Amino acid sequence: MKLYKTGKGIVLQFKEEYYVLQHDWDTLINRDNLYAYLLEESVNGKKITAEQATAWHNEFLLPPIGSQEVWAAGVTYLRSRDARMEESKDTGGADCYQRVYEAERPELFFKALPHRVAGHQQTVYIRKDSTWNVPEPELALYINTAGVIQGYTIGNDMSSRSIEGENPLYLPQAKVYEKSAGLGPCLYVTEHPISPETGIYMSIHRNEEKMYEGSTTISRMKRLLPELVSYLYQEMDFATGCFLMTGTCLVPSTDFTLQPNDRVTISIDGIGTLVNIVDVKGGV
Ligand code: DO4
Ligand code: MG
Repeated sequence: MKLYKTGKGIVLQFKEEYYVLQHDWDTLINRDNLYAYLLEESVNGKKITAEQATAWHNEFLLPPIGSQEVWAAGVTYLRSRDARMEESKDTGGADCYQRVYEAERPELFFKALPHRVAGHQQTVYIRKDSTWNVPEPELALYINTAGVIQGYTIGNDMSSRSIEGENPLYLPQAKVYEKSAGLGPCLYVTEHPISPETGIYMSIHRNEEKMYEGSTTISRMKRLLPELVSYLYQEMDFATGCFLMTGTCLVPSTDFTLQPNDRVTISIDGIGTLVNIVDVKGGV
């Protein structure tokens, strides 16, 4: 089932039915056994029509986040390791990506606070001091306070490859800036863990011309999702849970960089589609 956070309230979609839930977002998603709770809510909840749900979705949709921090894992796919080694080969940083890909400890980095997160159909930024920019389509987890994966959403880990490639110590600047994270369109809550065969798809359009298209499945990830969660939660508490992007496997060729007005479309089986429009802070 899917939870949409909207400016009018929370919409629960279960099969083809829609319900409005009168809850605080953070309290709702952080409760134990969210799937079972939502099943009950779908019996007792106030039904709305598909037309009304679509209208709210089109006009009032928000990213599916409350007060949570957003974290990200890196170099979890071979393709990501290869791309980082390529971009840093002239500056001497390549070796650290090889080592982290093979190490027991994963790469985890802080990505965003909620106010820097863009939702579906919202704008993400590229940095003005960066010459090489890409979106990174990633399965994102919502993990509750107890460390349980409660749901999934789509993440866009916007990244500067020129800054990251110059020096690995510049990673926070390559990754963390205004509107550098996309999340949405919903929180997908499942009874069982998401299937490894789940597909991730990304396309990038410029003036309706397709500039990039690619797809993969999460089975290609080198790490297990609970492994990433256990490292993240080892020495940190999250009062309302947190979001964790799990790394990218889709990287456009080295001659591609994003431009303002590009449209990034990321879909993940079962979850839906997240569209972000690219801009720069303060406009062009
Ligand atoms: O090591 C740099 C970042 C890696 C990353 O964001 C990814 O693999 O998705
Ligand atoms: Mg990433």
